[in-house]
Amino acid sequence: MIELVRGDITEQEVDAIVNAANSSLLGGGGVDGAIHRAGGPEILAECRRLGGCETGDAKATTGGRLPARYVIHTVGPVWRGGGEGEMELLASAHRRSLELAAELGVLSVAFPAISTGVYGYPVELAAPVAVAAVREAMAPPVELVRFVLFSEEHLRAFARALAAVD
Ligand code: AR6
Repeated sequence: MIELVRGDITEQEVDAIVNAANSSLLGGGGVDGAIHRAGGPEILAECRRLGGCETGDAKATTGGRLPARYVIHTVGPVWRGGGEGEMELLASAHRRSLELAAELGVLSVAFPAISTGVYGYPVELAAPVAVAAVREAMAPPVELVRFVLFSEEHLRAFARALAAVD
C-alpha cells in the first residue's frame, strides 16, 4: 500500500525513514538536518563509518532517538534540466532504498520528496517518477510506503501522480 501524508518525516511511527542526503552522508540542511537533529549524534557517528554514498544508491543506519528503527540514507540527483539522467537516478534512489528496506526486514517505510528541495527537482516531475519507482520496487516484507510531504504543493503533486497510476 502507498499512502500520502502531509507532515514531518522525523515524527513518523514506521520501521524505517528515508533521508534525502548528499553523497558525503555527513549531514546538511532540509530533511537531512531535521533527521540528524531529531535522531541525535549516533546517526552521524554511524554515517562517518559508511564512507559516503553515490547518487542513486542508499545506505542504512539505526534510527538513533527517532521512533523509526532505521534511517535509510539515499542521494537523489541535483536537477540540471532533465537531460543528465536525473529521472533514472531519482528512480534508482527509491529502488535502492526499498531493496535495503527489504534486506533489513522492515514492513513500513516513509519517504520524503527526494531531490525536490535544495536539489531543485521540480516536484511536478519528481512525483510521478517517485510513485512509479516505488510501485515497481515495493516487495515483501515491505507492505507500506508512506510519502511524507512537507507542503500542500508537494502533497497535491504526489496525489496527482498517485491518482494517475491507480
Ligand atoms: N519532513 C519531511 N519533509 C521535509 C522535512 C521534514 N522534516 N524537511 C524538509 N522536507 P531537501 P534534496 C522536504 O532539500 O532536495 C540537504 O542539505 C522539503 O520541503 O531536504 O534531496 C542534503 O544534505 C523538500 O520537499 O532534499 C543534501 O545536500 C524535500 O523534503 C540536499 O539537501 C527534500 O528537500 C538534498 O537535497
